[in-house]
Amino acid sequence: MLRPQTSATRELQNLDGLWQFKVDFKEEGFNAGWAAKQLDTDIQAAVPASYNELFTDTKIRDHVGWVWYQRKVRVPRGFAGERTFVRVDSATHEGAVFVNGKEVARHVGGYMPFQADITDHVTVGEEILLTIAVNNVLTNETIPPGRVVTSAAGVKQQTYLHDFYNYAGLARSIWLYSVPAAHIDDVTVVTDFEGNTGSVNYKAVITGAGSATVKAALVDEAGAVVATAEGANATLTVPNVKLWQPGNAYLYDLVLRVTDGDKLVDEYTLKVGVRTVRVAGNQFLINNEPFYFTGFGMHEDHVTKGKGHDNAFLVNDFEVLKWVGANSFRTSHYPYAEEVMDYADRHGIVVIDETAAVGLNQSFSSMFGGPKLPTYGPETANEKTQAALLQAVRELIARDKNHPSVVMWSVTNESETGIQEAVDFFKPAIELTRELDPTRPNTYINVMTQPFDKCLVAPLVDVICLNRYWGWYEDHSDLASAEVHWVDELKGWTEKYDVPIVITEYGADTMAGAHSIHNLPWSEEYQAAYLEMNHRVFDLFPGVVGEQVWNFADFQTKPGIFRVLGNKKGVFTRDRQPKAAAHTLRARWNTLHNRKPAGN
Ligand code: BDP
Repeated sequence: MLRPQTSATRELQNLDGLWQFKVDFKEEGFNAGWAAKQLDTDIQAAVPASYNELFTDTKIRDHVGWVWYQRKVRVPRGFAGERTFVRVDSATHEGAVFVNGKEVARHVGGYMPFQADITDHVTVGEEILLTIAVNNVLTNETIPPGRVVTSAAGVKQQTYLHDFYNYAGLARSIWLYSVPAAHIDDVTVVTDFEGNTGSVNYKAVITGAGSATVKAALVDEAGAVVATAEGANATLTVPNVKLWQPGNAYLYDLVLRVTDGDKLVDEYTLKVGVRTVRVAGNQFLINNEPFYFTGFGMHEDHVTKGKGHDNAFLVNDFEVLKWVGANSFRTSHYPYAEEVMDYADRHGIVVIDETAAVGLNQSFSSMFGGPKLPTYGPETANEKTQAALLQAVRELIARDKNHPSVVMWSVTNESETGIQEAVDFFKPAIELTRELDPTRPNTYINVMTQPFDKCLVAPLVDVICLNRYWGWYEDHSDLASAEVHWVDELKGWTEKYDVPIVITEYGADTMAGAHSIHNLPWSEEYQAAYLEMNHRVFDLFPGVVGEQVWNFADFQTKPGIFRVLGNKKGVFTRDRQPKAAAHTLRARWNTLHNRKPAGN
């Protein structure tokens, strides 16, 4: 799905700001036709932002079900004669869009954009009443899954098996845009290079333009056209190509123009980085050079805004990544805002791009006294859940396939993978990533309880990612034993599998400001010592090609006896100030990168 933009033929209007807001406590909004008239409310919600922590009312924070957003929008006169679309960058987890009371779009899946052609419902120059209803409910058939229960006190509650808090609402931008009736609907770019010569193959899908011609120009950062081609599917040859490299990004503009005789029908510009990604034995190659991932599993998470996208936070997060010497991150545990992906492209940060399939592991329930259900079964992950996962994979690749920063697709985080049902459940999704994108390796993120002699999904993927907490959840406060166990375990994995292994989580909860001369857990000293122990282990194994600490920053979680107002495994506090461990990482990652080939 192409992102909307302004061009010679396209207009774009951003609809962020304050929207009228009403929580549907009595589940009446649909039947009472709330979308057809002005919402009866005296509160407003900021868009983009999760709504949960904008207000002081705990009932709003904990609400389970629909909330309603509404505003008036004047359709610009410049849209005359064109198709008008409304686009929602995300509605967590289900969104319904209404124009003047008429439902025009519905979408399930909280971290993906969706849109509707509303041309037939609007008149240019006139105002419309735009309403978006958003539902935060997670069931066993959504990705991520969850379950709504009624508490002993009779209150409806949302339960789920992932750690991060279930922030909801309109956390990303809303747009109104126009495109010509005949337009470029999609573009897929695949890049390669040989010596100094780059190639950019593009495939454009054009809607409604029978006799039109497609012309492509590749423009360098100085504004010079370096290659041209004709046709909806063609390859541009780039002499003296400047590669997109980790830490040293170079982006070309691919300008596509559809013409009919002398008439410009449509124009669209896509940023393109020329680079290759490949797995060879136990190495992960970017531009044919071994790449070592340093960085973090992250979260879209900030005070007040929750998962709300904010460009100031974006810039600062990337500044902090650079400061600490990180060259990569994983979009744990859901796809991030498209602005984040663009910024990663621009700044040469490498991304492992993950679906929202987290919490498909019922042992996380029974561990804390919850019901003991099988992970896969009619009442838990069933065919509908699997269909939702396949949809999540399709949408993720459709959205992010052209980002040079994305080097790998992660299908799931910490699912139960040691039983045949897991193979049946995940194999189609893993194969789907290869079918939709043969140019990038795939992976899944393995949980500690499903080691090399148990996990059945590991043989299916190109790269194995491990989340390990030796010295935290296991061998707690005993780093010496943790080190022995960790070395043993990695021996097992590397002897069994000749594929690259990335450690995608290792971390220790740490209260900023807590200190201990004895390196006791929760102190800043323990976190630093814990990381150093892990690094000694990683350095023994050439097949370990990356380390991403859990987590970049402290973040909000569902309440739990292991959580002190959230997860404190951040190397940075929630407001992005360094704990002692940040300096440990900074020292290591800077020397590590100096030792490795350029860009590593
Ligand atoms: C892993 C999860 C992650 C948690 C983390 C933790 O992948 O989402 O936040 O552990 O416990 O199980 O801190």
